[in-house]
Amino acid sequence: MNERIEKIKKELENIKIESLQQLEEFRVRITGKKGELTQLFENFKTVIPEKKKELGKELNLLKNAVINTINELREKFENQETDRNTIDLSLPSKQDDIGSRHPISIAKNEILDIFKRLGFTVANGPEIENDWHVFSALNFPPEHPARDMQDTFFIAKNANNEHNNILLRTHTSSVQVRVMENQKPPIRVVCPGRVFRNEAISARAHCIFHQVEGLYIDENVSFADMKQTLLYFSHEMFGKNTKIRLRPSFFPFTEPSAEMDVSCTICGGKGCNICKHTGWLEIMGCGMVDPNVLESCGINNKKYTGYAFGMGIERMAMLKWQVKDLRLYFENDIRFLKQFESVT
Ligand code: 2NM
Repeated sequence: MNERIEKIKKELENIKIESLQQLEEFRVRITGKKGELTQLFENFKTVIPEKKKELGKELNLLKNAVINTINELREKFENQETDRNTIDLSLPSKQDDIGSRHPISIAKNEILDIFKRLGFTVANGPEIENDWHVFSALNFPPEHPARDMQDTFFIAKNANNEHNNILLRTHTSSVQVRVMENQKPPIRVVCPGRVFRNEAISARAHCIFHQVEGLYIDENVSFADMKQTLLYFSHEMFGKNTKIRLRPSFFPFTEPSAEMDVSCTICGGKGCNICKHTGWLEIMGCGMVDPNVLESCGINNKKYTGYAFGMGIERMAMLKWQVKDLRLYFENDIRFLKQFESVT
């Protein structure tokens, strides 16, 4: 056995290998399944106990030396192979992955485009707001639960440890209040943006989400005008066969108020898991702007009426592309985002 160990040691000391191929031959001959070193380890099992310790140590040292030599040589040859002499410098560079639009942006643009075709303009406003634009001007009574710390993120507290009236907007209606304060009717605006609610995060709720709200104010604007506009929107967004229905609801800023459903985008109304076998999906809230809101914003509520509506973009995108969990929108996992590469 000692002779065979010595032979491998000698060979290692005077190693003459000039290519990856020769290196591979060497590796197989020494450490392969039937390799010289592998066989020495096999034979080691039959060595008498007194000699085991010394011989075992020697074998392990040899094995490590062989592996180190092989790795060093492999690295050397591989570097040589990618040496600039072997690279074709005239080849075009590898194309980097280019980014794609986020599904929330795709859905937002699609929604805005539909309303732009109807003559609406886009208005933006601050995410950090005050009590007036988010609540008071919108006819929220002083003790309304939405004004609670549990629902709204307040920015700061005063010396008496009461929160001041600076807060993160909970809806983009605040932008519409600013538009009404600054423009004379007729007003036709859609307001997209991030909104913030103090909620526990789950598959269906997130403390940050995106909304588009719309507002139309002029003389003689009616509930029927709203219904026809929202029907047009639904056809453009979900297809010409989409039906809508309005159910009575309540919001502080509209009277009367309604929730709008569209016929299920998956089963077309027959009933399936997505629509919980009702055939309908709720997609937005809407209603006639409360005369109190018009008055708060300096608009003559004897002369003008208006309708307003609001929808969540995450929900619209979920229905359009069957996204099952809201959290996917915020994680930015490339495997999720890449699926929208082909969507404009
Ligand atoms: C909704 C539902 C119903 C709404 C009302 C207003 C404003 F500013 F005119 F009063 N903006 N948006 C509105 C109405 C929003 O979202 C679910």
